[in-house]
Amino acid sequence: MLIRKPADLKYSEVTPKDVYLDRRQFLGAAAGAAALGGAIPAYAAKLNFQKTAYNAGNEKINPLKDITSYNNFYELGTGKEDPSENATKLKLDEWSLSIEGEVANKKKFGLADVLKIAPLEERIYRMRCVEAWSVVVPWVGFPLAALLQQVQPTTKAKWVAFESFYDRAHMLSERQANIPFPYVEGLRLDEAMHPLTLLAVGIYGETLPNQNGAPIRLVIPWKYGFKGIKSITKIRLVEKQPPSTWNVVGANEYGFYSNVNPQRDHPRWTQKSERRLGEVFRRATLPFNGYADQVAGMYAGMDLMKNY
Ligand SMILES: Nc1nc2c(c(=O)[nH]1)N[C@H]1C(S)=C(S)[C@@H](COP(=O)(O)O)O[C@H]1N2
Ligand SMILES: [Mo]
Repeated sequence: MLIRKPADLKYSEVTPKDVYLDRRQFLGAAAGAAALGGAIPAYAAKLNFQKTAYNAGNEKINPLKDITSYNNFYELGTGKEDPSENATKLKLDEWSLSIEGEVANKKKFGLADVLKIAPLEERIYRMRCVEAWSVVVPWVGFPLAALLQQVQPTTKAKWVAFESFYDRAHMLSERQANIPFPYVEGLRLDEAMHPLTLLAVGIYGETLPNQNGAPIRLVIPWKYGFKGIKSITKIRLVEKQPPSTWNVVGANEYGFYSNVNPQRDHPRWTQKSERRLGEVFRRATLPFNGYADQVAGMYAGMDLMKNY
């Protein structure tokens, strides 16, 4: 599943601007071609956002094609190309986002409000999947902290629980995907409030394609990608540590914290190195995915081999 066609490799040479122009042409050419179906985002709109200094150390940003055609989104299929092919199976007409639990101000947002929750900014982050592939993504979104400040967590709130939208009429069943649905995730409150923790509503300056977790998904760049729960419909502030889907599936393979840690191998493969989408040779995996300076302090005193 990590083998790529030679034709894909040349994308590593393309600059983001070239890719963006390619995509405009692609969308234009595709406008009349309904056959392309799922390859086109259900609602693509340009976003207004501020540029920021978050630039992944000037690493090359992956082209949109990598980011939108090699995905993990089990509700839309378990193969890497399934989520893009089945993107229209994510039907957002019934979607809403509610923030509830231990908060002073409960809130609920519809599709029309989701881009207005907080001012949008661009964040270029590395994302490291627990399966040992990685990608550099120009996200557009806002810090989760900006939303949490609006709802005002009570003193009882110690953890944040997230739940994905799940529509059994159109998406895979639990039996087909072999994991429980709805997909759930959790963070400790300080992790949720950390300035790097992002709620993303876009990529490359436009709204998120369905396969990437439209209309809003979590991005925690120092953790394995599965913590970045997609198509979030519920956020609940809670007193006790909430469940994490992959941790429930296999606790020895997928930890609750899942901070990127090259010292702790997955029981079935090494985590010391990774393959960047579009590249041939593996590169070293960095502690906390290269964000140790900003986040390691949150785990001071914790045994990271035990609390993986
Ligand atoms: N709801 C939901 N969220 C999910 C997943 C999923 O299967 N369902 N897969 C996770 C995994 S394993 C990864 S690596 C990232 C992939 O994000 P991307 O497809 O945008 O690269 O999404 C995460 N979020
Ligand atoms: Mo992943």
